[in-house]
Amino acid sequence: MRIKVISLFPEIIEAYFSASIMKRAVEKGLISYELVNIRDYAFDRHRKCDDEVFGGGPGMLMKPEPLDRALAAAGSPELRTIYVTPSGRLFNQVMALDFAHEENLILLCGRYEGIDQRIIDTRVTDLVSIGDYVLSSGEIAAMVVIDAVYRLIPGVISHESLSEESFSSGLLEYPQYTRPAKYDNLIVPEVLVNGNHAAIERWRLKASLIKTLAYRPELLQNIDLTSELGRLLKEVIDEGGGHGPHTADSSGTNSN
Ligand code: 6GU
Repeated sequence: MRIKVISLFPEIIEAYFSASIMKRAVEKGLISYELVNIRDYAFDRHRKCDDEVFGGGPGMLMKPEPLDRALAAAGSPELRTIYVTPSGRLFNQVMALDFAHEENLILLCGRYEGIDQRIIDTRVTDLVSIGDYVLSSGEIAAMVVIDAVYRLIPGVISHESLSEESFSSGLLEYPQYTRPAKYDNLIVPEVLVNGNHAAIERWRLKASLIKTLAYRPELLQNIDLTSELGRLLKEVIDEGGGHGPHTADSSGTNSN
């Protein structure tokens, strides 16, 4: 996948691309990236990229001309062009998977109060928000989107890690433990240590349900209550499950 990020502050993003798993994916040739400074496409004497809002109102808006030229040079709107903005569609794992299928992605980061609507109308294909809160600029949001997407590209990380994690099943991930099995008086649930794989599987599914019920009950809305999973959910509810991890028996240790 070729990723282009269009920003007034590409140096914020550079460090992210040159570290850790992302760095390895670039070295393996699974990803290439280009950071485009919008100011390089501002051709007036002061390389001005923002201006006041027509009709009045606070703050400054990003001007259309530099954005238009930078995006055209990057290949928009023929290539998928994501503008990260708090007024976009709420980003989720399904959208991340969709974007992961693209050969090319362009991410546009806004600053100030946003960008001129004509750029959205002519060059943007997707408006994406990463959550119901406001950030001071789009760079961090663009990195969130890129991170969620690139790790789904085959070869970047192992497939087992992908299929077990939160959201891939529609449920939150079950609690996990590593050695030692007993740390002070904190003990790993017996079932996980004993090696009965069917019992472990059942414990994990139930623990996932308990956790999802506690933190994200809306994720359970579409579960068919007559299915195997639905019956287990009913069991969890009947047992008064769905409390968080800071209450007794949080991890469903009595649930095998
Ligand atoms: Cl994508 N950008 C900004 N500036 N704020 C946000 C956001 C994006 N998503 C949530 N808040």
